[in-house]
Parts: sequence; structure tokens; C-alpha cells
Amino acid sequence: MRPRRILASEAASYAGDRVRLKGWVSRVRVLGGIVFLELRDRSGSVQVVARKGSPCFNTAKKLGRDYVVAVEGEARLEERAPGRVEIVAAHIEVINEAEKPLPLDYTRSGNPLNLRLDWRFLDLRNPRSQAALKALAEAAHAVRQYFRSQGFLEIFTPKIIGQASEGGADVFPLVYFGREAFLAQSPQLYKQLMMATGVERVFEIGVAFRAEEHRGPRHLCEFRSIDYELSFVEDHVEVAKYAVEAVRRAAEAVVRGVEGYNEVFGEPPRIPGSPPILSVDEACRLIGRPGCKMSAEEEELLGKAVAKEYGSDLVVVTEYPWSDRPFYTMKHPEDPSKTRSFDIILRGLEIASGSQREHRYEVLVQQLREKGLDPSGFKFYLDHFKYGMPPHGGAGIGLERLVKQILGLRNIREAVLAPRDPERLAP
Ligand code: AMO
Repeated sequence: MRPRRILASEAASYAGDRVRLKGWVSRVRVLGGIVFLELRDRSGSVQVVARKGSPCFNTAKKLGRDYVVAVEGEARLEERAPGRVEIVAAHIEVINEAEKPLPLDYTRSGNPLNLRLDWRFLDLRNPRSQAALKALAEAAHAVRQYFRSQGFLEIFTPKIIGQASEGGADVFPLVYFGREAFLAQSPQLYKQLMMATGVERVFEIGVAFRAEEHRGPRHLCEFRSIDYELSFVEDHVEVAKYAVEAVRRAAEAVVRGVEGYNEVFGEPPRIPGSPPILSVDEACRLIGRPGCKMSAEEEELLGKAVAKEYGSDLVVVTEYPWSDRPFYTMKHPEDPSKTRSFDIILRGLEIASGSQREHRYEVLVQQLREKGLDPSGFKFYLDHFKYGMPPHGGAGIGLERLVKQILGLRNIREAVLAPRDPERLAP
């Protein structure tokens, strides 16, 4: 009978048994009559030793880094070995070789990001790089659980659509059987239309496309957006509470789920039970720039000021000017130059944006016109506002931005499997 196949992390619990492992050689050292190998698999690494005289000694000596191998031998507790266990190899099979040198030495830190992204699937052999994928998965899972626990229905909206959901700019056009269509910038119109159905609460974790020319560390042309929408809201502050709680749950899940979070990524973000909520005007005064627009630089300044003043890494900024917000945003009842809107700034970067929506048909048509958009292009959306649309609101949280900020990464491209930006279409 063939010995049981185990994972590297399980070796200690099989001490004394003959076992089989499959994985990659991450290190080879030949010390006199012994070859020490480090064997890596999805669970971690274990030391493998091949002694002179063993039938696999010669094979072991010829192995190179990143060879794919199968090792059979006895698991043995050994004080001097990392993890206090090693596999004494009796048989080593080379499953596949790896050319030398690798185009990316993924074990090093400090590789240029572009090279890392060119060789993303070698880069992802590095546990720190992989941690970002784990963080994405943990954050998405926690957010999904949170919204479900609050009675939100998960929906899946189309990504090929007939009109620019966020208004004119930054759309990727495509030809759809001879007709003009676009890749969805957001599920905005559809999540709002779901409010007409009576479901009252929906969310989606889906892809969003933006043809933005930005090449900086915060923008992608394709990102994942966590969207939610709910009916019968009183105002935008009520809406924001769901985003804050989703962000908190995501951060907690990442810290819990990413192995060695603190050693690798440092202190987790501080998100108090009731984080500060400041109007744009108040936020601008706090950073000593009265009347500012909350540019990216001003968001950074605000992040620092709020951390100092409130001991919080998260701040909700409200009441953005009408001129800066999309047509569907409800204007402020007391001052129509402002809106019932908010952004969430985590560690000095906008990670979410939302509002109470305009649900009154005539006002909405008027707002489209004010933004220079043609209401006839939005007929399928607008018409539903005539037949019993409740007051509602919602927000979109950028998943990659969220993970970037939770991990403290410098560039959003590190927080995505295969980034799409104006230059990059491969891998
Ligand atoms: P907005 O356009 O602000 O709002 O987007 C919501 C959130 O999505 C993220 N995001 C991006 N992430 C990476 N690259 C980009 N190019 C990019 N653009 C946006 C950000 C941002 O806060 N429909 C509204 C949301 C709503 O009101 O419900 C919307 O899309 O984290």
C-alpha cells in the first residue's frame, strides 16, 4: 500500500510514519553527506533530508529551486529542524523541472512592482504577495456574511449595459450586436431599481469598469465593488452606518484570517464604535483648508488629523457639493448646493462613497438635466420612479481599496490578482 499523502504542516503529527508529500523545492543545501531540502506546499514548508547511501541521494543533489517533486519517507521529530520535524527521504520523484534563473526572484522583497506584476503568478509564490489574495477573500466573505445577517439579498446585476450608470465620462464602450453598449461602471441603476420591487435590501460584490486614465496608486480600470442599497432610510448618515460596519467586519476578518498579519503588516486600522462624522466643511476646517474640495491630498491630511484628534483611522465625510456628486444623489433639503452624501476615508483614502437617493420622479428628471444628461437615455430606470419608489440610499465600497488600506499597501495593484490599468492588459 502507498503511504498516506500529507501536507507539510501535518508532518509532526505523522512522526514515525512513512508518508508522501508533493510540492516545490524552495531551498537546497548540500552539507557533506546530507542534502537538506525545503519542500513547500499550500500549507507551508517542511525540511526533507536525503543521506548519502540512500537511493535518492543523487536525485536530491541535482534538484534545483522550484522543481516540482514528490517525496516519500519517514516523518521524524528533529529538534534542530525548522518546525522540529523533518522527512527522511527514501524516494524522490522529479515531477517537473524549473529553468534557472527564474525571471523573478520572488523570495526577495523590494522587487519592482512592474516586474512582479509581469510575473504575477511567480510573485504569488511569495507568502506576502499571497496574503493580499487571502485578505480579499476574507474581506469579501465577511462583508457577504454581514449583509446577509442584516437581511440584504445578494444580487447579480448585468455588466454589459446600455447607458453610463455614473454619468458620461470614463466608460468603456463596446459594440453589442451593432448597438452601442458599455461595461458597467457600477450596478447603481440596477440596485436602485431593486428598491422598486419591494425587496428593500440588496447587495452585490461584483466587478466595475472605469476607463480612467489614472496611473497612480489608487485607481484600477477594473475593480470589485461592494454595493448595497436599502429602502426607507431617513438620511445619508443612516446609510453610512452599514458601510462603516461592513468595513469594520472586513478589517477584523483580514486581521484574523491573514496569517502573521501583525508581523507582516503592522498595526490594524483603528475603527471605533462610533467613528467621527464630519461635513466636508468641518473636515476642511480641521485640516486648516477652509472651503477645500477634499482632493486626494486633502483626504490624506484629513486621515492624519482625525487619527490625532479622534484616535480613529476611519472618518465619514458628509454633505459633498452637488457639483461633485452624481445625478441620482438627493440634494440637501436646507441647502441645495449640497447633497445628502458621504464618503468613507480609511487611513487617508476614500474607500467608499454613498448617499440617500432622489426618489421623486420629477426632481430626478430635473437633476439629470442639470448634469447635462438626456433623460430619454434613462427611460427604463426613470419610469420605475413613477410607480411607487420608496425613499432609499446605498453606497459602493471598493474592495481592492479596502484591502489596500487594511494591509497598508502602497499600491492598489498589490491588492488585485491581475490589475487592469491603462498600460496593463496581461497577464
Ligand atoms: P464611486 O464612483 O465613488 O461611487 O465608487 C465607489 C467606490 O469604488 C471604489 N472605486 C475604485 N477603486 C479602484 N479603482 C477605481 N478606478 C475606482 N473607482 C471607484 C472606491 C470608491 O469609493 N455608484 C456609486 C456608489 C453609490 O453611491 O452607491 C459609485 O460607484 O473605493
